[in-house]
Amino acid sequence: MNNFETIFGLPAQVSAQAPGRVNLMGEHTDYNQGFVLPTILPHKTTVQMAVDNSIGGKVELFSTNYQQRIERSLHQQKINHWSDYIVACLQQLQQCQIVIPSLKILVESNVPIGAGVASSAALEVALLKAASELLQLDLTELEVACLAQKAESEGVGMPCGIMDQMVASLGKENQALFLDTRDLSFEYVELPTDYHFAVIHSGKTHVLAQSAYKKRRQECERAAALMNVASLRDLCLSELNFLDQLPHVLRQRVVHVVTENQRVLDSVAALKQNRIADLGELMNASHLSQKNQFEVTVKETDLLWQAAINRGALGARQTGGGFGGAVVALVPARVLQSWWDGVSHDCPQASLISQGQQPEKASLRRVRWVFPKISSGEQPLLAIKLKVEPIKMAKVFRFGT
Ligand code: GAF
Repeated sequence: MNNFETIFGLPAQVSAQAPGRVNLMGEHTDYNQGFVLPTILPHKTTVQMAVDNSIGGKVELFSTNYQQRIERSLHQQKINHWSDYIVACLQQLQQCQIVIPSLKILVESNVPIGAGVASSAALEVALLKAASELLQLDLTELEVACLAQKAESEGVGMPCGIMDQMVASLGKENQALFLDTRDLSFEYVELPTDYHFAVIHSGKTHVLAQSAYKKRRQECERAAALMNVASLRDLCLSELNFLDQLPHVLRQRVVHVVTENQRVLDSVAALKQNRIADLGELMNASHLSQKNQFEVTVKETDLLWQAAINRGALGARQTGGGFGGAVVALVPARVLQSWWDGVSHDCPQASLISQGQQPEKASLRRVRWVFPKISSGEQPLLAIKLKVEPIKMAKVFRFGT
C-alpha cells in the first residue's frame, strides 16, 4: 500500500510530477515580456489524485511535507495556506468550463520552499498535469504552464511572470530553456557537462508575496508608460542614453531589465560556442545589476555571491525573485568539492541545494515547507490567454548583432 491508499483509503488513479527550477540568466525580465534562461532541478513535486464521489463537491488534500489534511470547497477564495495553489489551479479549469468532481489529492515534494527555486510552480504544474490525465483534458504543456501562471497571479495573488511555470512544464534535464516570454517561443540549449551550476540556499528565506516583487513590477510598468512603450522589452541598449525623463529609481529599473535581456542573448551565444568564462562574467554582471540597479539582493546573497567567486567559481548570481533565496554558481567540475568546502566555511549558514549534473551526489539538507502568507486584495497584473497567440512586436527588437 502506498502513501495515497494509507491516507485516503482508496488507490490513486493518476500521478504527475514537476521539477523545481534554477534560473541561469534573465531575472525580472519575464513580466517585462523579455528573455529568460532557466533549467530544471532534480527536485520534484509529485501529485497523486483520485475521484471520490462520497465527499460531495469538495476536494480533500493531504501534504506529506506538512503532515496535514484539509478539505476545501472550490467556491472558496484563498485562505493563505498551501492548499490555495491547488484550489486556484482547479478554479482555473472550472473557468474553462471543465467540471471538477470531488477529488482526493496527495502532494509530496522535495523542492525546497523559500529558496527561490519555484516550488509553487512545481506544485501548480504537477497538479494540472495530474488533473489533465484524470479528467482526460489532453492539455498541452504550454496550456498547463499558462493555466498555472494564471492560477498563481489571479487565484493566489502573486503577480508573477511565466518563466517558472514554463520551465516546470517544459524543462528538460541538462538543458536550459531559452524562452521569449513575449510570444512564448522557446529553444533548448545544451548545458556544458564539465561544469556545474551549483545552487546554494543563502539561508535567508524569501517570501515573494510579501516582498517588493509587486512594487518592482509596478515600477517597470510605470517606466514603460513614461517611455511610451508597451513594455520594457521594447527598449534597446542604445536607448539607455535617453532615459532623462525618468525619475532616478525608474531609470535604474530600466537599465537592469534592458541589460539583463541582452545578457540572456549573450549567455545563449556563449553556451552555444562553449565560451564558459564569458558566461561566468555575464552571471557576475547580472548579480551586480540585480544588486545595484534592481535592488533585489540581500546581504546574505551578496556575501554568498562574493564567497562563490573568491573560492573559484567562474561566475555567480542570485537566482529567482530575490529578497533572499538562492545563488547559482558556475564551477569547474574538477574543483567542485574544494570550492564548496571553501564557500561553506565562508558562509556557514548556506546549504547546497543541488550541484547540477550529478544530483545524486548533492548534499541535500531538507528544507521545511513554509508556505508564504499572501496579502489579500492583490489584483493580477498579467492575464495570459489559455490559447497563446503571438503578440506583434511594437518595435523591432535590436539587441545583439
Ligand atoms: C519569480 C517569479 F515567479 C518569476 O515569474 C520571475 O519574475 C522571477 O521571480 C524573477 O525573475 O520566480
